[in-house]
Amino acid sequence: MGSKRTSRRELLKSGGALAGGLAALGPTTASAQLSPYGTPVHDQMADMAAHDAPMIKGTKELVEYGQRSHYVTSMRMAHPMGGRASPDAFGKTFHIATPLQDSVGVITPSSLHYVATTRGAFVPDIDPKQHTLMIHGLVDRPLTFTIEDLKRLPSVTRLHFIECAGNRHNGRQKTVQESHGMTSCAEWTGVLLSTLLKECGLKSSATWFVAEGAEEVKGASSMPIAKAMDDCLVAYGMNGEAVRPQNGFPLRLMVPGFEGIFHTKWLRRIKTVDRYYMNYNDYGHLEKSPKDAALAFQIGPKSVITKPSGGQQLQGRGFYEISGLAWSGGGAIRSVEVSTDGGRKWNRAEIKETPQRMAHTRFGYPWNWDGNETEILSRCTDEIGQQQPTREQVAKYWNVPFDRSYRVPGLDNSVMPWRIAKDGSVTNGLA
Ligand SMILES: Nc1nc2c(c(=O)[nH]1)N[C@H]1C(S)=C(S)[C@@H](COP(=O)(O)O)O[C@H]1N2
Ligand SMILES: [Mo]
Repeated sequence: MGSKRTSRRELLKSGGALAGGLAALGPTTASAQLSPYGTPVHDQMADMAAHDAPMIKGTKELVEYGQRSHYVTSMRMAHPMGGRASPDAFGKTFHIATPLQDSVGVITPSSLHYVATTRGAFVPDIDPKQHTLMIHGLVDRPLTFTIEDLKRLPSVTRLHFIECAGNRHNGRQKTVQESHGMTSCAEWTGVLLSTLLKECGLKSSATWFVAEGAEEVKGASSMPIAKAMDDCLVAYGMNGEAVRPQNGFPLRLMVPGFEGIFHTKWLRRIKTVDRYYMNYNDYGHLEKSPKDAALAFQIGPKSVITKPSGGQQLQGRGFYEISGLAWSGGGAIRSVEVSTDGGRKWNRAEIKETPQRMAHTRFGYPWNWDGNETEILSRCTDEIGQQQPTREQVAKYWNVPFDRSYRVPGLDNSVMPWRIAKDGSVTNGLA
């Protein structure tokens, strides 16, 4: 009975604590209001109306496999990248973006994980009992593994992001789902590729490997063997259950920190070779030495504010926690900075959990909006000291004229500004 009252009181108390915290963090204007962070209790019985909510009827299906509340409507969307609808008239899907604006924490639920199919493909409906992974080429003992074989071997479980190289932003996107939604982060379980290559007796002449998927276009890529022996993962598990079909069921390759295209889904063959093999996927990666490739294939340090972000609405001035995600192919995120004045002053953000290597990292920054128009931005630095560049810096690097709304050359890990208008509306700061 009294628990509701207590929690309300605690909420208000924490509002008070926020006020203190804010004062310590920076100047608050005299007129800054810290309420409302909740609604004072006037009528306890009316306040308890939620107890009279209709019931969700238990069904066999709900007993066996749970479902989110029908009040929660966060959804993926067909991404305009490549200009193809998903699904198309044939039931093929191309690019599907994750709703980052609704994300909390760092794990993308499997149902909301982004999906990319390089040339648009039917998702293969693979019987895991029939599926095998062949490893051959420059090895002493070419071997074939069933899923059951793989599950007998020592497993690892790791949090890793994937990001499509086409995840870029300019002045055109309205929401963070459109501008940054081609990245997700999940907990992956499987066998280290190095474990399998050791089983096969990798020859020292092997410098590259080619990974191939089971669908019509194969999705094959060449990658340096050093990466295979370092941290590549042959994954059968995703967020505590089997990898979903759209994400590569029953087996996918994880190549932590490398461009998404390398994370071969429906993995069925790995060939170790002594040179770079030209494959369907390699149009973008010509003339790379194995040494250069390790860096060139790697995603740079990147971050974005997910709340507040484009299309959202601030409810008047006062306290807001700015929240966002940071990630890097270079390792763990070391620090994140947030600017609430268009990039003049950068302030250290709070990292919410121990950052994992090549994984999304949640950050937060306490902000007291004074009701004026402004721009909010984030930038991050990873464990090897790489800092996320502003668009000005990217333009300088490529020696191209600086244009806010322009498409930056190369992979786009530039800083993303969100504009806050006086009425509290949030829009793309590059538009
Ligand atoms: N076999 C195969 N693997 C593939 C692809 C593909 O089309 N076929 N798409 C790649 C691309 S372009 C990306 S960005 C990632 C996306 O992984 P996801 O769909 O699980 O998010 O998978 C990669 N692996
Ligand atoms: Mo991709």
